[in-house]
Amino acid sequence: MKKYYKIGLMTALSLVLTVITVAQSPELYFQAVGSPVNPKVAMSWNRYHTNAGIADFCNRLAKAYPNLVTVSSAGKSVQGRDMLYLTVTEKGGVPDTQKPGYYVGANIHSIEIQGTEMAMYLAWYLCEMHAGNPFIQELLRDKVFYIFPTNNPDGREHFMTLAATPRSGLAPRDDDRDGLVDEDGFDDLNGDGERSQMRKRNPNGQYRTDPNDPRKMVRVIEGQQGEWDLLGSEGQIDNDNDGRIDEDGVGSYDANRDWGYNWRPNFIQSGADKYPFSFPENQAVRDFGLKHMNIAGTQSYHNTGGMVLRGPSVEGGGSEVYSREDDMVVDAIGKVGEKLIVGYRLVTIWSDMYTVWGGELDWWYAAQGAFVYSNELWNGNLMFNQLAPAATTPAAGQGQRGGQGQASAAPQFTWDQYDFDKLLLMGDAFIPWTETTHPVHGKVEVGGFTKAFSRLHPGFILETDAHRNTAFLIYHAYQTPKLEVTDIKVNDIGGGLKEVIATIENKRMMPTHSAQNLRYKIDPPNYIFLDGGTVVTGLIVTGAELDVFTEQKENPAKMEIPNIRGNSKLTIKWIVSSGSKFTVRVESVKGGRASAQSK
Ligand SMILES: [Ca+2]
Ligand SMILES: [Ca+2]
Ligand SMILES: [Ca+2]
Ligand SMILES: [Ca+2]
Ligand SMILES: [Zn+2]
Repeated sequence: MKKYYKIGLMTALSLVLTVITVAQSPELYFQAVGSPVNPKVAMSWNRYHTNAGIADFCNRLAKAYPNLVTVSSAGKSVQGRDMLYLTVTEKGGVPDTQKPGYYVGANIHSIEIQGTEMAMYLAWYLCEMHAGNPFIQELLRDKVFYIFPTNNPDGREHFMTLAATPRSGLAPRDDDRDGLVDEDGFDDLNGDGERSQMRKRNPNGQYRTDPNDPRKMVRVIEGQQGEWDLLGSEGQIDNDNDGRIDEDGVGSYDANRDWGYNWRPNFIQSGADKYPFSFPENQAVRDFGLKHMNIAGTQSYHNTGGMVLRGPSVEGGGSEVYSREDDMVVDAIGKVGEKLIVGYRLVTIWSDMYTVWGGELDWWYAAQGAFVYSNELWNGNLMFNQLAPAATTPAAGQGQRGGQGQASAAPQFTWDQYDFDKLLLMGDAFIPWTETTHPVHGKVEVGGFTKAFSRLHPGFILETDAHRNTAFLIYHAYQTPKLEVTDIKVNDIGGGLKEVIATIENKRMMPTHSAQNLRYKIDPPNYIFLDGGTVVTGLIVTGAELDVFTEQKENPAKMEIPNIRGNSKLTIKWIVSSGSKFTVRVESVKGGRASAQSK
């Protein structure tokens, strides 16, 4: 885990430009509530960032907030790019690994790039609001955020620079087992970096241009002259002359079916590769996770569909089961997500969407013991005012329902991409039909919506949705355990003995140990130490009165508590034969540290 100091020329240049161009005068602005009025790191959250842009942001943030931010690399991608991550917390107290941690991953599917901006926005917002906001000060004092802007830097680069990126990373694979790798993928006929739609002029074709909208084609009806054959997606060339078209493009596996819990081979779970953790990007996150068992909550951003996804991803959870208590916590926090993020629904993966074997989310829950969500970002219902009567009555043939082939449980609003593009994006999302040459079909036209549309937020909605999702992550992170020793009483009980009675509270919703954590002993128990005297007996009070208890016979100065439930109190009673001033210390892998001294 080396620190990431490398700053490229462009980054250095932009640092200089930043100082010159965006040092802002406070007298120019008036604060809008909830946003920083004069951020040290000026950002525009209505655009997407390349890998260079991500590194630039991370380095600028760390430079502006050295007391809060560290930039590191967790490893390398297939193509050798750094797996950058930000550690965001108030430095100077206990080490970050002794605070409850919150992991954010994004963009594991290369075409799902906006999770990156959402993750970056979280880091930025925490830092820029910190100085003046007591809630965030407390949050960053108590907790640590580990923010991976992209889990798939290669795929992101490919998506932004080339046409037709696969869903996942870029490790070469021989999809059709002909001995060649990645030899026949999609083709970008006109070299515009887009895989558009393709049509060919034909007076007997099934389609004609919509007389009201040249972007669109409509089916000919009886008695009308045809104009076009629709040939489907751009390209469709048999590059290796094996008789099959586009059968082996770059990559073509699913890095979100690669995680080492409930993993299944490809014939059961399509997209799975050779074995769990086949890919260096996931290996890097896994190794990071194993060194950060303090991570108590996670978010893995995806798109699309407008969902706050919760586990399990397999019926019955495979071998992992959410206990009733875990379920209640996950639902309670998820319901808050539904309230905060306009248009999103809380959805259980296996029952409301589809079964996923070997997904990242289940690994964090079932192998690491964290409480986990995965937000499916963006939904078409954010396009129009859904309260307007017109929004629910689309013109014939124009309406589309729901997200992009995603969950049936996604909100079922009606929306029209053409209308949205025309009226709100002024046509920016549509690549006009232009003529080009196809090696087999001859003269064709390519055109259609850009890859930056449909699954991705348009700029003007990106910041809003980033903020709402960030607020949910902050709420989730806030609800990771917060342990405090709230009371210590010392009573003389005669015969040279004293009793020390300590109250330990978990002030947040999450328990220190999930059901899965307890079942498989993922973490050791919580330890509660009594320092400052000779401990004779240690008792865990189990009833409402102090005289109902369980005794810990061995090593009573270090009491072992399997779990401290959310919003609960725990009383420990020690009998000691020496000492007058006592310290009670709590050590919990996911609950952090707490201590207090007797009077
Ligand atoms: Ca091949
Ligand atoms: Ca193209
Ligand atoms: Ca071929
Ligand atoms: Ca082939
Ligand atoms: Zn995805």
